[in-house]
Amino acid sequence: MIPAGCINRNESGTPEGGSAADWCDPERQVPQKFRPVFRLTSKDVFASRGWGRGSGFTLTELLVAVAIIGMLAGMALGVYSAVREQARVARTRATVAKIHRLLMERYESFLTRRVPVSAVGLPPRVAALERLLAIRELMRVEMPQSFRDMIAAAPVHSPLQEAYRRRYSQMRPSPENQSAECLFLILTTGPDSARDQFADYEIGDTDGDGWPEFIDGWGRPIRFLRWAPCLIDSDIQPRVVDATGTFNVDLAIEAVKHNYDPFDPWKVDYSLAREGEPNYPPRSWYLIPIVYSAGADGEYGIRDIEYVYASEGSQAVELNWTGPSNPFYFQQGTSRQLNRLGAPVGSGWVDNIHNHRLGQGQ
Ligand SMILES: [Ca+2]
Ligand SMILES: [Ca+2]
Repeated sequence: MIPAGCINRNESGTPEGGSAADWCDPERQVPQKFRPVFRLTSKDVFASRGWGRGSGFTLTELLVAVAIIGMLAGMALGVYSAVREQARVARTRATVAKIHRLLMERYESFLTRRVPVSAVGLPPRVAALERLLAIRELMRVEMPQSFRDMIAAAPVHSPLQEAYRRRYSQMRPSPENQSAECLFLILTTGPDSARDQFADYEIGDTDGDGWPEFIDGWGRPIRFLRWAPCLIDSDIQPRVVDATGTFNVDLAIEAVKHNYDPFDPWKVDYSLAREGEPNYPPRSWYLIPIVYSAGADGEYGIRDIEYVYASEGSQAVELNWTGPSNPFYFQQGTSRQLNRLGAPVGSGWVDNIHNHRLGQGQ
């Protein structure tokens, strides 16, 4: 029987019509014109390479081939992983640099901020101290590093703080990621909002409390400290602690002498005192806000608000101090306690990406 689609053939097998290419394949019953002219089978390949029946791959050859393929795949994966990590570092550094630029504009604006402090009848240095304390309080509420700062009493009416407070009363944040959420709030609230300078991928809400954070290349919150007097790792701020985080009074005295706080031109909050002497600890060296990513290891490794909250609870000194803000110490009763914010915790800070060392590989 002639299959459908085939051309009729006579008894000798030659076609009665059409060309030879139209001949029907008697085995497959498929018109020849629909089949490729050349058919290369695995049998042909093995035959051409001398790998006929009985001369296939040896086990050794197969193992070598598998090993080479595995090695190449491993190398490709390694290269891909390294490139992806470099991209994360570059992206994080760019975001931190942008935040640094915007934050420093805010920070330095306080150098010329006016506060209505009554100096009538006060000696000049006393009036200068009043002004310094008022400026620090204003910085505290307008550049909060914790929710407690955000709702603290302001020395003057601050529309910016009012906006923060409204947000706080509308939606209470979770205690996690305080400084990261404060940082986002500082740069995106009010008429000077810089929200449009950040891409969506630079913003997240990792704890899902409705308070966004800037996030790094690994998707973790970028944290912030307005004042970190014991910062270990800085190219733009004096360092007064050693690599283990131990406060070094000689370093602090040198820092006060050679890099004094520009917010205090009258040097009314000035001390070179050593332990046991009045006015210990020495102060006030120049402080610059720190903006930091945990880096690839995911460990922040720094004594910050989150660390204090986790290790000491909400009654920690940094979180419950109600007196005038002093970046360098907190006063408990009649004694002064050194403000340790910025001191390293473990070794997790080593790979951090932060604004105090943006110019070097990290
Ligand atoms: Ca959040
Ligand atoms: Ca780290």
